[in-house]
Amino acid sequence: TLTDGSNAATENTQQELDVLVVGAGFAGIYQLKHLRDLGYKALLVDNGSEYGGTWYWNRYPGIRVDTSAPQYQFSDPDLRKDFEFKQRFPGGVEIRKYLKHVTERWDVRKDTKFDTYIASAAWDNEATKWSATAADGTTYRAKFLVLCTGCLVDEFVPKWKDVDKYTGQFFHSSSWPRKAPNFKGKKVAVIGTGASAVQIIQELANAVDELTVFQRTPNTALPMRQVDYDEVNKPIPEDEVRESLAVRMKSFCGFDFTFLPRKCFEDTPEKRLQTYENLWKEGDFKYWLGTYIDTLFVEEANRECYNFWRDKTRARIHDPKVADLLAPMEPAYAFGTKRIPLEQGYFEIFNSPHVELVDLKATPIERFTEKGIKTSAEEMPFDIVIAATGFDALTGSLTRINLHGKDGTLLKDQWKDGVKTYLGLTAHNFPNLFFQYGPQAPSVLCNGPTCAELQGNWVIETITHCRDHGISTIEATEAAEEEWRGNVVQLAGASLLMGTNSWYVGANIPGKLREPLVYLGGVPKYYENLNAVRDHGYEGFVLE
Ligand code: N01
Repeated sequence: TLTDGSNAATENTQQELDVLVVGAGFAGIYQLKHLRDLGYKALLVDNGSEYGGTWYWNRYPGIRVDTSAPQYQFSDPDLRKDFEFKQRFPGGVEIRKYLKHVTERWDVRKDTKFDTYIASAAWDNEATKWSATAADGTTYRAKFLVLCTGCLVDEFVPKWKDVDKYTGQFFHSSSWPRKAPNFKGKKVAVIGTGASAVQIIQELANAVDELTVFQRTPNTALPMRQVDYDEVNKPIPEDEVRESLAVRMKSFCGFDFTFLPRKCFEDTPEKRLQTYENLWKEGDFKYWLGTYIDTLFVEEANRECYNFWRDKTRARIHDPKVADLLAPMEPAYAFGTKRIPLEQGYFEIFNSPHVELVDLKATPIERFTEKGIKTSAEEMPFDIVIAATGFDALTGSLTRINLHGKDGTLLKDQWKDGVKTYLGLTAHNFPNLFFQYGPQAPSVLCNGPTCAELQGNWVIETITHCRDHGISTIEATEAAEEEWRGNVVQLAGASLLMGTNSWYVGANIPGKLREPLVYLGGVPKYYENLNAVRDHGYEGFVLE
């Protein structure tokens, strides 16, 4: 029986639900609000103590979204009536404020239970329900299980020798101490130069005495065109926000722009240069996801794009040896095949005398010592070492839960020879389970709120289809899964993605299978697929 949604989250040891939603970031909040509006008895649980998901956990200084505010929000216009972002690219504090506003307006707190980690869940064939157990022993029995557990959650810390013998402070970027360390007068090391590291380095460069950055692979960061909204620079007006949100489903990456409709060498060299200059001026991800349509697919086109970036970037770096490391003449990998972050003065930081760049390719870390890090060249003492070394992306937050399917198999075992999903949303043998922002979907190539709505609406519609048609279970067929995986592999194979060691292909985690983890068909094609499946009576699913 469905309720009016006015259920309170209680401390019962067993709770009966229509839908259990796990993960209180953008996707989970959206699910709870809209499921409840439709009368479902839904509960949202999260391991953290507040809303935010990735924004709750990641508290490093300088954390900031690199999708502009008009795009990085829910489309509900009501939410904009009394909330205005203060910057074009809001920081973590502002995003948490936004989510506080959203969750109050949507009144979701009474159906949210924090500090609740779902350690395992098993499908009960007889009851046709999921039975999910939290770390505190509470069991939640739900007709549907929706995992909104995030795609960059499970920290990866390399197993450096003797790291346990180091006596200074050591932490991962995503586990920033809640009591912020005092950086004044300190020697600090940052290992890694991914998106997290770029933001941390920008912030710490001015706060510490000495900063050493350990780089294995250069980062092709692009300049962020930040705007502080004020009397002069006003936020974009409501009708433009609506317009910008409305075109998301037509853009490859769920933004209000998309790739140019022509190939790189269709333009003359002069026109190409002008095009790159224009994109550079417009800024942000335009120089990545708004450039020539063949950039991520054709090596020569990619190289043109890289060369322009390289020349612009090298001009910002004083020491040619440092420039060779940060923006080498020959690309370390195809431009855009590792996630490009936006930077604010990142490259200039390496012109400062108190900032040192260590090339880990030339002088790898051999081990930690009591006082710091020993590379193949020297021993370096540090007060604080920060590992900005990434995550077990896209699959980690799903496979770490002991999810038992219909035949008892764990999801992580089912995926051990390769991830198989249908539509990047479901898996065979796991009826009535949906996961969002996960593998084989546009996920990380589509901004969070866009994906939360795009996938979220489809999940809600599907659950409602089942309710309205007296269907107890919906399960992807093996054949549909096989075909979807084939589709994902083929699309990635036609691109330059597979040639780069990145977390997009699972290459950052030792022992993880190297395979495409993102759907490269773009948001419009993905959206078309979801709609087609629905319009053809949930083709590829068995409904009973
Ligand atoms: O992680 P990463 P991240 N020894 O995996 C290096 C999102 N995000 O936390 O490239 C030495 O990208 C590794 O080197 P290499 C965003 O989607 C968004 O920075 O593997 N170094 C790399 O430099 C982002 O992409 C935002 O050679 C080692 C770094 O560590 C994603 O989160 C902000 C190493 C890891 O980079 C993840 O970003 C922040 C080793 N053994 C994050 N192992 C915004 O929206 C790894 N590295 C702004």
